[in-house]
Amino acid sequence: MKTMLSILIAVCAVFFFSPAQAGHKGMSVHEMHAMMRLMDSALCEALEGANLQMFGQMGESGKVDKDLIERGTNMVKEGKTTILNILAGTEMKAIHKEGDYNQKLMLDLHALGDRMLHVIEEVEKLHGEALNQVSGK
Ligand SMILES: [Cu+2]
Repeated sequence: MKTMLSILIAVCAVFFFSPAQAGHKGMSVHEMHAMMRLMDSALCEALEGANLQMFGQMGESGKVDKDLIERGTNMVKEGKTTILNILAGTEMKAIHKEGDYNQKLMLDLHALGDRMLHVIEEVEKLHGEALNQVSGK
């Protein structure tokens, strides 16, 4: 009976003091996936913004050109800022300081984010070059 009681106490202790019950501070895989989803949406936003910019810069939509360029510029800026904040913002710095996360997933997340930023910059560059060719510069 004493052994049974000891086992019961041990099981309860494990249950009550498990990380989930004690408000685990580390980063879960689910949270990292959520960060990736945020980065995915930011990439889409920036690419769509770059398209609007280019469309407006073509100068074929009259008074709407200005709005296309303005909105496109804001979307590119916000998309980039969102990715940068996820990769190097206060929250990420705190997570790294705590050190309680999946190392491989974190490395992959940073590599993905860096590539996303690179894609956005390449698209902007290419659009700029295309625009120069169109305008004969
Ligand atoms: Cu990180």
